Amino acid sequence: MRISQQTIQLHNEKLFSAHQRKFDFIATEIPQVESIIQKLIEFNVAIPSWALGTGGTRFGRFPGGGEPRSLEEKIDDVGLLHALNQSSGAISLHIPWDIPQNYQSIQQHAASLGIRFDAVNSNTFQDQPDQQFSYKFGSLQHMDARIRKQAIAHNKEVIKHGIELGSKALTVWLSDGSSFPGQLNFRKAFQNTLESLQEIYSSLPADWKIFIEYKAFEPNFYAMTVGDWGQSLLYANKLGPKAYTLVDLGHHLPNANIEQIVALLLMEGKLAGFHFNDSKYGDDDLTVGSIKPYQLFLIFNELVEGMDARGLNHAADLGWMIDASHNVKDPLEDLLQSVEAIMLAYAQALLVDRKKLNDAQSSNDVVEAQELLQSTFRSDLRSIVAEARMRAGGALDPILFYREHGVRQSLVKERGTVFKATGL
Ligand code: PSV
Ligand code: MN
Repeated sequence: MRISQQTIQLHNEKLFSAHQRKFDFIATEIPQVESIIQKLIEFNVAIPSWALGTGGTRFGRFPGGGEPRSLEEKIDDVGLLHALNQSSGAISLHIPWDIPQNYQSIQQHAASLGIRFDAVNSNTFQDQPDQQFSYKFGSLQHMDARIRKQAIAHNKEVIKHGIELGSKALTVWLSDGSSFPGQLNFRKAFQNTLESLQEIYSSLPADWKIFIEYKAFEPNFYAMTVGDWGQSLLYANKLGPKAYTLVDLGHHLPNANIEQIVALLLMEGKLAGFHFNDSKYGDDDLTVGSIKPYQLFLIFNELVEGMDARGLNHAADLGWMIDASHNVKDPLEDLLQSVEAIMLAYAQALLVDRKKLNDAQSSNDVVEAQELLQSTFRSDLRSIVAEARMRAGGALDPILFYREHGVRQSLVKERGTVFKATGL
């Protein structure tokens, strides 16, 4: 199904006067409101192709129906999100879960919905049916050169798919590591991984980047070979200027100061971008902003400050993506919530009075610094985000629209209840 501009307009007309009241109230207090709205309109977050179906845990899965049955239908779903919020104009593919059969028609299909192809992701954390060697004991780190070769070839293959689709980056997340002390020689594992990455790096087109994603634990439970931002940054620095560190919010040990990590990676010019999600315990892959919205704001606060310090374009110079799993929610509703949380945190970060914060920091006025950040975080900017969305052609209230128009019910009618989308 497709959502027409006309139905969105009707929806907006119905909500307009209530929206206008809220917007006018907050807008009079914010002199730079127009520049914030402009930045919000430009900002887009890519949707991962594997988050459009119902996720699960190792105990079970409870699908809700209407899941996309093909890559085309995954793109359709992102098209629905984008029509509603005008901020989800990109999809990130995972290979081999989503191998395009016909590049040209897939590209045309995506373009007709205003969708472009974001970073492509390789997968050497699962064995595929037609694969010669197993990744049970790692891929790029493996002690057996034949297995490393197979994993390198897969990454090169992923780059080829990405080139055909117009992607500009390869994201490498490795499950490599060890589950028991003594299982692995750390130095050898690092060296093998580095050499493998170097070979992949040499296949990158001139205008491509490689993103090295780290993760503290899981599926290996003793040591991960790319386990934290320090290790990722080591690889990225050794690889060269096209290599960057990718931050997935759920990939840290509890209480890690992610905003500090982000600030330093940005300072070094090595921050690739994000996999946004939220968590309470580990890699929970929950809706962005659902557990720790203040942390999300603090991260965006560092991002805006750090990007401006380097003269970066907020919308284009870093990779923005969601990486989540929806076990008990409708995946599309969940993704709408996630994008909204990101836009809100971004809007709030744009509102921080940098000059005053800088002065408070310079004079060690700890109380004033906290007041500045928290009063900004506590300002209700939802109507500004909604205004930006409406001006871009989206719905004032995407979830209300989704429910009132029975989008999921239509998808179930179209696609049935039993299909399981590819992905985790
Ligand atoms: C691993 O937990 C991860 O965050 C990586 O980004 C993978 O590509 C993705 O999740 C797989 O679901
Ligand atoms: Mn991730």
